[in-house]
Amino acid sequence: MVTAEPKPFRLVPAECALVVIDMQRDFLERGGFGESLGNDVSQLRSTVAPIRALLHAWRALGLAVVHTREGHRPDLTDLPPSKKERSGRGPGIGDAGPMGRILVRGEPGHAIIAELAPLPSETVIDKPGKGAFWATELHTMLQNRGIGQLIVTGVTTEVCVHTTVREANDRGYDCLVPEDCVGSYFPELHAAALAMIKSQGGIFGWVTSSAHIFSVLN
Ligand code: TIU
Repeated sequence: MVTAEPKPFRLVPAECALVVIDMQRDFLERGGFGESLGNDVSQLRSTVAPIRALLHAWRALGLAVVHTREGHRPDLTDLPPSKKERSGRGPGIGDAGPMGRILVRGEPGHAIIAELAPLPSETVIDKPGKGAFWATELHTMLQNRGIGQLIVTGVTTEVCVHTTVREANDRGYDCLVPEDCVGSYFPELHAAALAMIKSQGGIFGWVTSSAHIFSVLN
């Protein structure tokens, strides 16, 4: 049992995937999508070390790992005009930036940061939206592997992490969110998003810390 709120979480490692959401240069480094929205991207850096530690532990145990990347096709045919319109004060999605075209697949800024680079054996899901399930094969891939639990990490807490937890919840997955492994540009929204997950008896899932997960793995 992992110490968690609102109650302990019964971790079944063989049936649990570690999901790392959108730890991309476009969100964590200067000149990418996060900054184009007007955000201080340095806010997210604190998540890197705990996610890295969890990732290494998960790999050492040979357990399932899924990485996601938010981004669009180079021709932007999968980009809703409504999202494009709200994607930048100045350059937005598809426009040129210091790390290549913003939030476009294959560009340097779209890549996962070097510290958390996926191994060739790990699943990488390219998603055009906020949630990792929408317009992707994630649910099918998890079902085929007998996965029913998710440890959800990454950025940002109230946007892509939360959308993914909600989508997973409706598809029957139990979601555990380690609070030090998720980050936001807005501390107040981060806190509210975590509070929402564990409210009402765990309406969307469980909230814990990476230390509590490590104490069970060890
Ligand atoms: N803007 C913001 O906080 N997040 C996103 O747009 N995408 C993700 O959270 N990955």
